[in-house]
Amino acid sequence: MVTLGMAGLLATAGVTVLAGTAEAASTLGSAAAGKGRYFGAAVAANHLGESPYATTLDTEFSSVTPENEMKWDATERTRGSFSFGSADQIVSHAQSKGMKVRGHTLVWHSQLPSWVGGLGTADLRTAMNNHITQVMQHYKGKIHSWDVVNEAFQDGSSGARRSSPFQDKLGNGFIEEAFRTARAADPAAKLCYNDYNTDGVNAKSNAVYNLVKDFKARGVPIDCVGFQSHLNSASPLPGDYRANLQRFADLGVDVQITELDIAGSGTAQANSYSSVVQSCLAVSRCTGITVWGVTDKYSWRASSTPLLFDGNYAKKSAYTAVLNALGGSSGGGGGSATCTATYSKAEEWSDRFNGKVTITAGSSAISSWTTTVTLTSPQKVSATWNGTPSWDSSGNVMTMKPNGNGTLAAGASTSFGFTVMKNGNSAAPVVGGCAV
Ligand code: G2I
Repeated sequence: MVTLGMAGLLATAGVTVLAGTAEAASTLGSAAAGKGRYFGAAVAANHLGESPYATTLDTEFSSVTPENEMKWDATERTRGSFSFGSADQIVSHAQSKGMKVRGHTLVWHSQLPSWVGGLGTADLRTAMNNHITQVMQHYKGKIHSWDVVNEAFQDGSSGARRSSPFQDKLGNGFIEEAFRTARAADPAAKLCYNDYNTDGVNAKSNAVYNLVKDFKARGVPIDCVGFQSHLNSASPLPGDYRANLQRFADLGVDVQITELDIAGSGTAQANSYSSVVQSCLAVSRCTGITVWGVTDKYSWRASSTPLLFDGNYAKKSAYTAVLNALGGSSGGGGGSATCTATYSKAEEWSDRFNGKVTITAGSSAISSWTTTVTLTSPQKVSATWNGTPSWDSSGNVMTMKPNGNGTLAAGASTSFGFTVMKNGNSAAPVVGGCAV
């Protein structure tokens, strides 16, 4: 550790506030609520009896999406015979814990019982409308948003519709018909179109965009678009993720991140999660985020470890990144003592730059503080001053605490600094929330 004067740092500081917090909320749901949003998880009814599964869900999340239990093959396996047992179990669990519920999904080509595909056109139309009506009326008043139609477009550059019994027999109009039927069945539920590989601007998202634009122009009911956001190395987080959410929001619909999971581990995964959350927070009509599962253990792609809790329900660095991006802090807790952490860049040289983080107490005095600084590999910190650092196993996340006495009067500030060796990457570090 070296000690330097702060004057030089202040002289060149182009101040950028990267992160901060007023209320150090300590769970995903409460931190998201502080930003006016929900934070949900996909849930499977058959895991609710597993104590750490239910505890993690109940503690951290404020919305649930049944992962499979509301799909057509679960709710109407035989024509006209509806079964809601497993989905009801999830809905009652959520309601007893004060969590909201997303409905997933009414009209989809997959997990569709074979009898549907065997119907003639007129019969199929009746069956589709009856399915939407029965399922939505069963859950009337209990679902904040429904995925009315899921994945109706093809991947790739065509922007064409995907073949399905609905598309092939009812034609392009099936989506409009489904939304009109859904509005009549539960007028209070938000009606969403939901898809994957639509997370950046591309041919598929353009096709969805044009659909929504047309619906808005003609008064066809639609309230929201779901961006599944199943990300991995083949489908990484697009650079225009935020801009894509914003262009849909500008059409006059809410946007929701509905099935988020990001293959990977460590800092790369944490940083992608953080960017997704920051993107949602930057779009005022982005009303909530759902991750596609509670624990890596039960993920639909478990070997990619794409979620926020590992197979033993331990919080991953991705969890901390999300919580921090939401303005929360795992070190936070009760009381009115709060602090904020803001980052600014100071001197920069070709091989390195100095960063400064200012810690400011809220309206009460604080006796200590903690924040995190996340680097982008292969950056390394070569020196720090005015703080006591510790490092996670990846070497990319620095947790900083005060040197000695961390007391700050209400509204008072202190700062610490560090030198980042770029090793070819000049990205600004991400500063997490401030915990008291
Ligand atoms: O594929 C990931 C998601 C893409 N968007 C729509 C989502 O509804 C979809 O979710 C996944 C579930 O996570 C899986 O759990 O949808 C899959 C089916 O399309 C689900 O997998 C199914 C298996 O295929 C079945 O064999 C199994 O019985 O899960 C069922 C219940 O465990």
